[in-house]
Amino acid sequence: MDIWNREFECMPREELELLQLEKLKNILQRAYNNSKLYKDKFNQVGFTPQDISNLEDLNKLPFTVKDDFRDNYPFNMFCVPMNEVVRLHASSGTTGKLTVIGCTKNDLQIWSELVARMVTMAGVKSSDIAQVAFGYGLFTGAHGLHYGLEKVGATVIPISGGNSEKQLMLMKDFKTTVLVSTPTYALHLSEVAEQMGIDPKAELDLKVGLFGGEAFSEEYRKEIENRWGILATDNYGLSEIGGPGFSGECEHICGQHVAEDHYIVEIIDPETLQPVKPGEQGEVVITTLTKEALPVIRYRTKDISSLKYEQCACGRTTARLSKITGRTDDMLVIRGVNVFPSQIESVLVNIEGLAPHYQIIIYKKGFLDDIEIRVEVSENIFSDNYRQLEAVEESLKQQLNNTLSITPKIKLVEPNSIERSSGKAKRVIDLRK
Ligand code: DLL
Repeated sequence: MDIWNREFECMPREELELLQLEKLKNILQRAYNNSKLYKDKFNQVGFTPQDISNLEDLNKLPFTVKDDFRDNYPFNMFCVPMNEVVRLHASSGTTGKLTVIGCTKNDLQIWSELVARMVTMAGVKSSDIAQVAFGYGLFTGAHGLHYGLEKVGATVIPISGGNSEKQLMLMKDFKTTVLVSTPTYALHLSEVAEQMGIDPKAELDLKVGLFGGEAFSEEYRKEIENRWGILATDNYGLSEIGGPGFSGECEHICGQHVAEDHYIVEIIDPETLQPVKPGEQGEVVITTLTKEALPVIRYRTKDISSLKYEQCACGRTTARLSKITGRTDDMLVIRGVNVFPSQIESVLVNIEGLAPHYQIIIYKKGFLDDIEIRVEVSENIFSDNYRQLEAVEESLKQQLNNTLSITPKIKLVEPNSIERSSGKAKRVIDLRK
């Protein structure tokens, strides 16, 4: 299969590490000079960018965490003046505040380059027709894939998420060969195809699925592959470090190749914060090497994975990231949307008539993840009329939709019906496992 940028994707490791060191020195200097956050962080540990003499020295630097984005909302982490920022994206933060990222023109060019590598790895070519069924908007998924696919010359259908029957109609009429979506949406679409009497293998031209935005198991992958008759690749990334393009799978499906000429990836023990032994699982920590608008140093992703460095059969020399097996925090990823229980809590405690006792139930509806929120109503509302209950429910629904972009099922329950805990409350019940 083709390799989009052989020079960097197949660079001998020694050379690659020298390149990383040179870029690391530059980015640390830039972060130090242009960001109060980083200047303070570095000063606190008595570090100056000149102190870097090898890649291991990165270990001396403090981490960046999601709260740093919240504390510097919206633009205080940017390292360039706003007139150089040409695009903003965002994802959920730990509270109602969004995690905002900005891109310069140059950042956008590099982003497309990295996604072009990623889609080429999966076998996408200029002759392909790609249907982007990620939601267009602040989410990095759709725009990231869109421009990377265009860069390789593929024909892009920017249909966005949802509207499943139309998705299938276009797939058939436009002879779509590549589906870009979350894995759960891909399976859901296959169910809708079945209901519409479409046999994907016989009647559609799909050959590759570029999936990402949420975790999915090997069994889930096999199910998608069987239903559609395609190669289903897993692609990881997160808004804070620039979205998709960080890593993706080649046709050998043996870990995701990391774009190491633009990122340094470390795996740490989330307890001791020290690097784990090679090949061991731990928390993924990422440093961006070339981001202009928003360099991020040692970002703790909270995602759990491991790395391997042996050369892949495809010829690429870059480190490979194993499937993400979980997270160290309570962030939920529902249909690709990041949701923190704390966000739900902060919405419902502000609604009159609701008591702060609730449970979040995650379950599967067909192949899609769904979420139900059970929340107690207060005594005075409970004994009151039905219309008032309905108004409370509607208000909760709307506010959750405004802050989280999700529309959960709501179940108002009577006072004292949710089990009280003497220790940590078990607020999230995940029935998917
Ligand atoms: O999900 C970026 C992305 C879009 C990646 C499209 C790939 C394709 P966020 O919305 O900031 O960014 O969510 C990032 O989602 O920390 C993981 O917990 C989870 N995640 C994303 N991709 C994967 C994946 C985008 N392939 C958060 N496997 C991350 C497992 C994933 N988890």
